[in-house]
Amino acid sequence: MSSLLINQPEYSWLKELGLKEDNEGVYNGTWGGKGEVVTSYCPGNNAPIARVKQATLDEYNETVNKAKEAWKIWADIPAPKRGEIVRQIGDALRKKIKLLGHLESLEMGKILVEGVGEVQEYVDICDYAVGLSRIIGGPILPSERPGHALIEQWNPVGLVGIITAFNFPVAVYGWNNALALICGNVCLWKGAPTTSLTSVAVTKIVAQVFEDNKLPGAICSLTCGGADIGNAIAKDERVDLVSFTGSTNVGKQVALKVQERFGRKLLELGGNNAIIVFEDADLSLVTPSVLFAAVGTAGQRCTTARRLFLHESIHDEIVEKLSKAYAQVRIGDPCAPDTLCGPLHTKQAVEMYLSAVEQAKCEGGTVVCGGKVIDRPGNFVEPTIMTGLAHDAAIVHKETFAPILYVIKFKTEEEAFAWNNEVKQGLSSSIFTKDLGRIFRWLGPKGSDCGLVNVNIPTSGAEIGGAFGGEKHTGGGRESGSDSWKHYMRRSTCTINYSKDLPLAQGIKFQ
Ligand code: UN1
Repeated sequence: MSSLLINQPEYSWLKELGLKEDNEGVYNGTWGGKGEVVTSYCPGNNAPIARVKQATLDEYNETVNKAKEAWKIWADIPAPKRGEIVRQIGDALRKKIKLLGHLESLEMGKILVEGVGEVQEYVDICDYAVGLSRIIGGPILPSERPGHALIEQWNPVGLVGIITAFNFPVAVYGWNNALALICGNVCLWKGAPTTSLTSVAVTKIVAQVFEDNKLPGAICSLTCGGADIGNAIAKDERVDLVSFTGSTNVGKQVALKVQERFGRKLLELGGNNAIIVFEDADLSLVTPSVLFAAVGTAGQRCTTARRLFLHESIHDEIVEKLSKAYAQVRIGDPCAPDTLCGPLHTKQAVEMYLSAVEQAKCEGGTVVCGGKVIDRPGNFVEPTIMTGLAHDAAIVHKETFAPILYVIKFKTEEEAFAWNNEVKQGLSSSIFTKDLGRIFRWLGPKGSDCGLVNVNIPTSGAEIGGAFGGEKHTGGGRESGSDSWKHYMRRSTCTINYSKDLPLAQGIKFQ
């Protein structure tokens, strides 16, 4: 069909990623896809890009079987050798970083630098995982019994089902994939249906590495699909760990299904992140930080700042500075190099944006800037600042995946910290201050209750080296750096008697 973007000469670069008009959305060593045909649209103009054939449940079952078979080979390969394969994946991604970043701009709608930055996160976690492949393991602990060794042994869980969201269609898979692999697991990925082309393009790059190394491609399987495939993964006893990134509502359903079978789960759900600016802050850092956190990725990061608490003495000054900065944001084609704010991902997201602005007005909010849909092709909305709402207004406690920032005045540190923590979600949080005591109170037991607790930087844009995730309705999972690898392994406490006696623990004599 000539109306597909992929057939137009200016999009011929998509073919360098192995994409065609009709793409197969199932990979398990061989490609397939007998399910629904999904068309990917460009959020910048709603033009169709290309199509992806999704997985049927039969293909899903076959893929799980093949992944389980592949595990038998992969689990026997020493971890540093698995790390070498992950190193090759990182290198293969490096070669395609611009192309993949561009595809993300086209299909997800994020701006080019952010698209490239996201692929960079996958590259970075590959590097991280290569190092990790030589250091993971448990301690040898002192046994209380003579002639006994007490050892902690870590083994892979087996098959990791990875369900990712539209907003980070590369990086979140990458965090899971690289760590799961070095730990000795095989992966089965289901990305968001609306970013299926990205899932296919990434899988092609990864699959080539396995093929070149004469290893089964099913080690990194793909089943594109919707709720039916997601549901199958959640319920499937053969899937040893379900890593889910998405909304709190869907995450809760997934979690209940996985729990029902006592499966393992790793949840990265919604956020409702606040920035608190105190009167002593370095104000020159505040405007660029808020701009990146609230307008970046058009407000569609789980780490996006949605609430801005300003000390009453600086409230008006900062609102004025922010309004000026918002007025200069270049909104437009996400693939154009100077754009700062691209479109929302779907038409439904535009509806959600509008209804949030309306609800906020009804709850007493005033639009300081933005608040409208932009009259042009694509899903463009104006980045919006609203003031005058109560800290506990219903809309302020709701995560709307759009660039809407609720600005609220506060008087004391105590109330600002309490307001930060009073929402259900607990992902990211930032304060701006120079007060050392306040910084450590913020990090301490009565400070922020979030998984990401920042000082003088935005809520978004975390590095891969730390553990990423949040508390409460954010799901409690941790991915990426630090000791997140432990989620992908099971721990055995091993006690080995190398003596000729049988002393019992706790000094028990059983004779
Ligand atoms: C997400 O929005 O799902 O910290 C992940 C950040 C990115 C990851 C966001 N490194 O904003």
